[in-house]
Amino acid sequence: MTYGTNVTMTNEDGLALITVNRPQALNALNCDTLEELRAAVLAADKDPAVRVIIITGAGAKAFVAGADIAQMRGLSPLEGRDMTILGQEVFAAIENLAKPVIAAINGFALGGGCELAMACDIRVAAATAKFGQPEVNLGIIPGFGGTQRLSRLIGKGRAKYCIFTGRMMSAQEAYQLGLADKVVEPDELLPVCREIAATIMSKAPVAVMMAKKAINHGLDMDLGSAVAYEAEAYTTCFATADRVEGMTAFLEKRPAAFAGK
Ligand code: DAK
Repeated sequence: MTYGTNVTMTNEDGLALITVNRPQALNALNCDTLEELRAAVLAADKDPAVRVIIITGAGAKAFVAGADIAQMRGLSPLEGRDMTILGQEVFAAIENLAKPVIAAINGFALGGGCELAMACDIRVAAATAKFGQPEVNLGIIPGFGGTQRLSRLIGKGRAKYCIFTGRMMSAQEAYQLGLADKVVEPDELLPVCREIAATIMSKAPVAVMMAKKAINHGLDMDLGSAVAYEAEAYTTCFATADRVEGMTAFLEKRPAAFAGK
């Protein structure tokens, strides 16, 4: 399915594969692409047949090489603000989807592309991928949540090092920093992402959803409040039929058959 011209989505056995599809501009995010991406991820989240979402970039060169500089150059400050808010909304939507989102980083993940990857739950990178927040080269700062998400992911000092210098880093360095969660050979990228998705799909859906909520929301709270939030998320899982099935299956030494209820 196509969401306009810049984003496509295919559904395969519970998996929605969303592709940012502007390879001629290294999949740079203009406003139309951001709107299409939002429509695609919200549709996937709503679709009961979808359990896990993968986001990747078209072509062999780029995941997403950032916000579209050609479009940004002509914007007034207020239009720039609108674009930033649009990007922030779309990335917050991705972060807060009920379903897990895997970024399959097949090449350049720069600026808004790195920020898109950080809004996803799990980042798997091709060994040839490159990461960076090069906005200071353009006289701006990361505007799609990068100053905040990068600091939370890799720490304040390392985030400042990356953002102040605008340096590009290899997938291996991103992995060492905790920005990439796994690095694989380029031709293994989608197979490995599909494998991770299949593993997640074999688990209890409500438990996975509650774990995502507890981690995401808990990180914005003090530890006491976060642990209290965890207890409520845990209670929700405890009330599911899948919890009974999971524990019964363990005791009966058989695989659990989860129904998502
Ligand atoms: N935007 C638009 N077009 C881009 C692009 C981008 N980010 N990145 C690449 N392209 C285009 C190139 O212009 C070129 O187009 P043609 O000349 O063929 O028409 C085509 O893609 C291929 O790129 P190159 O010829 O440059 O390819 P190379 O292999 O030589 O270099 C590269 C690849 C990734 C190193 C290089 O393209 C590059 O440095 N790209 C820019 C990367 C970058 O700076 N990304 C960060 C963008 S800034 C905010 C809103 C948002 C944000 C901040 C504030 N407000 C509105 C306040 C976020 C900002 C960013 O993401």
